[in-house]
Amino acid sequence: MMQKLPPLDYPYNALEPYIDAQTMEIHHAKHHQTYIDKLNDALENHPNLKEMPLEEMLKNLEEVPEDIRTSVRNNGGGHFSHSLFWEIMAPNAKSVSGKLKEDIEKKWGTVEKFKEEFTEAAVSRFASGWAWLSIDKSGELQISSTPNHDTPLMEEMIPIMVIDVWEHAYYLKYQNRRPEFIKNWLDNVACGDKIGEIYLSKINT
Ligand code: MN3
Repeated sequence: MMQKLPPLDYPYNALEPYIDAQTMEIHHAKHHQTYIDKLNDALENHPNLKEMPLEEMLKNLEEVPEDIRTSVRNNGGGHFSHSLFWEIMAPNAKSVSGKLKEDIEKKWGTVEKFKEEFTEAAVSRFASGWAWLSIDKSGELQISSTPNHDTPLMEEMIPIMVIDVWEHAYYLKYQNRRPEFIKNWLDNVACGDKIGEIYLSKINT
């Protein structure tokens, strides 16, 4: 099965003014597409792996042949992470509600406190990487950050929310102001309804 670029369910300019259309287009059509092309190249001569779902590969990297393991980790990780990133964004995004809000409040007290800790993880990730909200093995919500294209799947966690803090995600509009990008993203672009839906689907399986 060849991996394919997932279409966005909103146009490239839909997240203006928080993420500009040019950044969205380059990020989706160029960066993400390149990771997919390189992943498909790596899997080309491994027909048995091609049938394995991407998440399974990333959870079990030690089962991926050594000659393509780094490529799968980086390009497969990039494909997985970007796909989730596009999925959980929306114009006019509302804050979290329902079961996810309840569980965030159980863990962090308030949604504001959760956002502070998530922001800290995203701001302090050195160089290129991601900040995540995931469900850990015991079913608890966890904030974490990863370098490069590593994912919480490698730590046996199930990611439900992610922000890309590679410079290509924000540099055209925000230059070095990563904290401003993260604040705008959390307050206006990260879609509580979509993240909540993913959360419910993951805890009910
Ligand atoms: Mn990116």
